[in-house]
Amino acid sequence: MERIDINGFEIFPGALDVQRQQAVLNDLRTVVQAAPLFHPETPRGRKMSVRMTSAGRVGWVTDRRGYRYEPHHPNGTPWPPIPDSVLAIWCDVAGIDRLPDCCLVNFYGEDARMGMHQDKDEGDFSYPVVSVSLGDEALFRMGNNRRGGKTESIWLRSGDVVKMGGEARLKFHGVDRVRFGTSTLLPKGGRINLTLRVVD
Ligand SMILES: O=C(O)CCC(=O)C(=O)O
Ligand SMILES: [Mn+2]
Repeated sequence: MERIDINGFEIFPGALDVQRQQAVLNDLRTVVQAAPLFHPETPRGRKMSVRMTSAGRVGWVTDRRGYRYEPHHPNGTPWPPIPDSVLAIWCDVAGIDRLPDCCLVNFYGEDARMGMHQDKDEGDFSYPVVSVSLGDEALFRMGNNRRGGKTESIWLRSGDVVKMGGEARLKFHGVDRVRFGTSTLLPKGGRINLTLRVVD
């Protein structure tokens, strides 16, 4: 597997072939049926531009009460299990024998983006976060342990996987924009990003 290291962000271009991308997408349809995508609100009351849901023992949520992991979808039902096709990706790249507790699912429609942030709601930062890109291309920006400073960007394509561990685990990152309609994986366009996380 090809691997590019950008300041500790490990990028595996084309880690998933089209068949595996399709298999994951099919499994995500089941996830989204059980746990519908919702439009989260930041603690300061701003709607995020992505729609989101989770699979796993816990899911990541945000609303006026803050950023956190919860055992239930906002509608009160438990999150569905993380599909085996997704766990297999973690096993391929994480390099540890612990499975993730949460698979956060982000859907980027036209004009969706994600501001620079750290993933820091988990209990143990020695575990990596593994990110999977499906569908349209996205400009992924990678920064530093503190906000600001020099950043580097890379276009993530369908089937690319990024491991954020070690020195990159707490680095700021975000998605500046999505090139809508650049992939045929999702029939109506858009991008799905999965992040696999050990929570506690
Ligand atoms: O969409 C991406 O590539 C990154 C998503 C992300 O950083 C997150 O969900 O915390
Ligand atoms: Mn993140």
